Amino acid sequence: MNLNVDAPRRAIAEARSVVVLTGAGVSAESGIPTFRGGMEALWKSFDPLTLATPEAFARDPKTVTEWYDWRRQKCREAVPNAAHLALAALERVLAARGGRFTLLTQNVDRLHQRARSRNVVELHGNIVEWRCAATGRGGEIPEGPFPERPVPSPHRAGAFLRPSVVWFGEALPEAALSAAFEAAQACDVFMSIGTSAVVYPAAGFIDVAAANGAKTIEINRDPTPLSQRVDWSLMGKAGEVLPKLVEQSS
Ligand code: BV8
Repeated sequence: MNLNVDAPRRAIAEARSVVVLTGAGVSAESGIPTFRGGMEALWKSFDPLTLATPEAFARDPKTVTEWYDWRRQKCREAVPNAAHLALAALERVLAARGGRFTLLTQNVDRLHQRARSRNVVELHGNIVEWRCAATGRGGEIPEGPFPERPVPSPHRAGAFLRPSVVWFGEALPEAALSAAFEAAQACDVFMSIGTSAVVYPAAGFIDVAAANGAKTIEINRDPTPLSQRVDWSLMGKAGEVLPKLVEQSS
């Protein structure tokens, strides 16, 4: 790959505060299907609006639970890839020089945390914690596949457990929103990695950063609505490009 990463790498090396937004493309090399692209794109086999909304869960809790349980198992079997590890290393490099690093993720697979990233803001929740859809109280679940779907809630007769993800039409967690907004406003460099940049408000944080003078970098396998707008658009696999950016930015 003959990507010229010198200028973006220098911007990272000189940055006091870096914010990274990741999407499904960062977990693709761990074997977790993305949503909108590639052979195994989740949405190709499923219509997002039939599965990732509270209305869908209310209408067909069995199918929605089966889809999320299938994805939950894929997440459990997955291991962090070079992209996750490079981001965790970059966070340590920033910390070592007294800088700030914030990782905003749209992913629900917890692979960033398993790669030992520390300051992770889960914009769309996570797939490992499930809660009572009626009361909101947490529910214990087995690591392996659910023995029955939908999963009866222990907190309310007739209610079921749902994944602690943010569905379309649901508000993002207030704490995540404010942490993301504050970090985006204060950063020198904002990196958008492995996301098609079409889901809001997650896709809007790069505009907050750019409006405050941050340099912007995109790493993505395919062009997105951001590609013409960022300072540097690096087309390629995150697991291949990120290590090149990080190794010399220390
Ligand atoms: C809200 C849940 C309000 C968990 C997800 C019109 C305009 C603007 C906004 C809207 C609109 N109409 C509706 C909306 C709002 C809506 C929205 O943005 N819709 C979009 C589709 C238009 N947003 C919402 O509903 C949000 N909530 O607005 O609430 C509100 C306020 C107050 C009170 C009540 C309500 C909620 C959004 C969250 C939805 N939940 N997931 C789950 O099931 O996982 S979104 C889902 O899409 C995932 O979280 C995913 O992360 C996210 C974004 O997808 P990507 O991560 O980008 O993945 P994708 O496959 O698309 O792209 C992968 C990219 O990687 C590709 O470009 C590919 O080229 C690249 N790639 C692949 N391999 C690699 C790679 N890159 C590098 N290396 C590789 N190896």
